[in-house]
Amino acid sequence: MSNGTTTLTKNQRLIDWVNEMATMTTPDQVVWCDGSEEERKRLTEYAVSKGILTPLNQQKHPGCYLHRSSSSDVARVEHLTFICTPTKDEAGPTNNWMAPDEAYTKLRGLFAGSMKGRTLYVVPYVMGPLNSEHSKIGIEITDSVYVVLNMGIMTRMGKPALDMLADSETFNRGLHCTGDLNPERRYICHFPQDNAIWSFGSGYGGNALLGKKCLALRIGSYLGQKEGWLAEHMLILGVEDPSGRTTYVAAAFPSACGKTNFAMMIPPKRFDGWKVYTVGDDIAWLRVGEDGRLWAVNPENGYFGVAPGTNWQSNPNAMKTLTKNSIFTNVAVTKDNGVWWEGFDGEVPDELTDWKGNPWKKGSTEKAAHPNSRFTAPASNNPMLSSHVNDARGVPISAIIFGGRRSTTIPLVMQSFNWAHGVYLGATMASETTAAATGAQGVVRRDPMAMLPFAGYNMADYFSHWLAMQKRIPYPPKIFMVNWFRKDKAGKFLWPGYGDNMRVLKWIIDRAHGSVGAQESLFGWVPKQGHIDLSGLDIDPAKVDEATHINEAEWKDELLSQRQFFEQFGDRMPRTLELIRQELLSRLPE
Ligand code: SAT
Ligand code: MN
Repeated sequence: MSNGTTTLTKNQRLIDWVNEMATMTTPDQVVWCDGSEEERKRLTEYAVSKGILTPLNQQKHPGCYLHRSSSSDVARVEHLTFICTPTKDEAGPTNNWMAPDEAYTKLRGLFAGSMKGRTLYVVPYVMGPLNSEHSKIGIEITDSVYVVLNMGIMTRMGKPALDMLADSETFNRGLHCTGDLNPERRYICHFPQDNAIWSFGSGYGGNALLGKKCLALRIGSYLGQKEGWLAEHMLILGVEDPSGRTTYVAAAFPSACGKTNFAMMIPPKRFDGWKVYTVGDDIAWLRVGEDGRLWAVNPENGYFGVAPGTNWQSNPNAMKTLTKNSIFTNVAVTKDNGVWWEGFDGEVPDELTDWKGNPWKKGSTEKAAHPNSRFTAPASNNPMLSSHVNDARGVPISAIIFGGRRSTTIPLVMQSFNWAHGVYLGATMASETTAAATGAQGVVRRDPMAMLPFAGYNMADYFSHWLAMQKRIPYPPKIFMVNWFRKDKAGKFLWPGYGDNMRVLKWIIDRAHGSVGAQESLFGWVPKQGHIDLSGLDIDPAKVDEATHINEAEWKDELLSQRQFFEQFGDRMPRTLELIRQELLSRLPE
């Protein structure tokens, strides 16, 4: 084994840790990644030579490659994801827990000798703008060149991270090994107190790109509670109005519920002169600024977006973003070596190669692309990328939106009465499950703040932290709840969604600036008739009424089921939220 000496850093604690991990995993060689273009080319060629990546049609998709994962490794595995805190209570009832000693022992057994015959890559990265106080440094050790190339897109990776780290010992220690991809030997373990992540047996994004869900959300949320900030599963966007004023909004939706589409939205024709800029499409780190407002950075540097359903109609900016230098995972391939997925533009081709590499014919009952197939694309490709993504202090947030995928009950939009009620709206969010995680799909489950799979500590303490943030934010953003997914009795969506969500967003922004009225409903402030601009939209106003309607019987069930959710947290559950629930329940007729 080469000893992995490097001229990239003199940080002895980092070098010692890498050596310790190499001694355990016994790779053939250790390679420190510098993040250079030359390195990207070299590793890409290597991945192609090993069949890990396949070049796509370089005329149509310059610099783009296809990766096919193992068919049993296509999504996050929540049942194999663990929060390893000294006590089970610290992880809480919604997380899987393993004692740190037990987890380290179990995983050491798996990692021992696991990189024999392979290369150990040392991947230094920064989550957040370089040299920002918001940012965190991680080092991911991995034996997967696919992971290295994805981390190169998703984070600020390589030498700049080591330069920023200098000789500090404060960095996240991430260890990842692909293993044999046997789901029986797959563990994604987080050690918040050690600022460490050990992930074994999966190459899939959320399980293997340790900067993303593992550091930016699970460890991040733990650090946020300790340090007085918030790590959230939120997109960040800026809306510029015709006067040139830009308003920033952060919005939490569960995985595969349209965060990327919302973050890259193109306003409809009626909104001439309005522009939507993307700051981030998945994660927001929020801190109170010196001016008393809440400021957000996107810790990521790229998009790991859901491919199916993305097309020139639903998300033209995403289509432009993924035209070059992107990695496609588990999509289908056309005869001329282009990409394809369900919901792609144009006619369905007669023949394709499906995501498993098998021939596929039009009319097949099997999906050609995996429902959770993904593109990894550099943020710099996005034509509507905010010019503030690299600002060390971030952008000031005027509104926070919580949204789920609910075919009933939840109205199109509602504003909270105040901060605590807003926290309640986030804490009681529910959504139908999607293909982003393994398991049954379309089942309604509580997914508070879209963080159920990503909170790195007891969710009840997380709610308390949210409530406590009110005192720290002199000028807090307003809080809203939305639901683009409500259906009529025939099962058809009541609201067109996509770019037309701008109509709802406009009301939200106007509310945030106090420039439009609202009506008090039983459960929150809602737009008055005519406040949501429907001009140029071919929709029956009765449908909009139905989308915004509050059905008292449905709400009774909703409030009762929220109680069950709260109860599992026992005494740790902040009383404020249960009191709000009871107060809302009392508004309903007996
Ligand atoms: O966790 S991933 O980043 O792979 C995708 C998601 O579920 O949000
Ligand atoms: Mn996500």
